[in-house]
Amino acid sequence: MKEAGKKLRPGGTKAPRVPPGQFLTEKLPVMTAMFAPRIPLEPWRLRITGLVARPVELDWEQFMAMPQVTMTSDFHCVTQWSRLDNTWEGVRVRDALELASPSPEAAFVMVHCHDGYTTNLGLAVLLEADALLAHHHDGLQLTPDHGAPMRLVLPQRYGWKSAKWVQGLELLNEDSPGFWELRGYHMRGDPWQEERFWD
Ligand SMILES: Nc1nc2c(c(=O)[nH]1)N[C@H]1C(S)=C(S)[C@@H](COP(=O)(O)O)O[C@H]1N2
Ligand SMILES: [Mo]
Repeated sequence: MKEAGKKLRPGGTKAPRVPPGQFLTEKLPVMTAMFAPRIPLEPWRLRITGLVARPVELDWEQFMAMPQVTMTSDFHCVTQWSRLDNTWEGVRVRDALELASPSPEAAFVMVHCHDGYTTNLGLAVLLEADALLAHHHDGLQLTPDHGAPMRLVLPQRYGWKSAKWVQGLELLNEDSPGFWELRGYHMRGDPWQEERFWD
């Protein structure tokens, strides 16, 4: 890894592009707490449940029929590596959530994954334009290690919030800790504020 140095945000602004305490890496490492499940597309479903007007269950074909976007963003892991300029292709989280029509009291989301992993998020960050349910990375289908067939990508949060092998989004009116948050990681995890641990 080389030092983050003087990398600036694109567009020539003077604001730093790499959050405090991070170092650059060329390749996207694999960070998996438990195991990497293999998920066949046939039984795959995305479920949106909890505080919604219409619970949603999408199969792979329905998910892929939704509007697709391609976006480039930076990825920051709490273990201090950052990988810049990742190109992700997928569906905006907000487009998927809109299908379910979240109730007015919904303010948080628990993300559920096929490996049993969970992570908690504020609803607002998932409604941002850069929050994706991605199936391609740098032009290639996600590999099983990186979350195939579909993962969350949240450039505005540390990497542990970018859940791999996503199977469900559960809308809640209260924040409750997920897998790493129960083990001391921050409830929000904003890399620009260095929200690494919860104390
Ligand atoms: N389901 C699931 N999602 C997960 C993890 C995990 O163990 N299980 N690890 C997280 C962590 S700590 C990071 S940094 C990123 C890493 O993504 P990558 O392995 O594609 O680099 O995935 C996150 N999403
Ligand atoms: Mo991580």
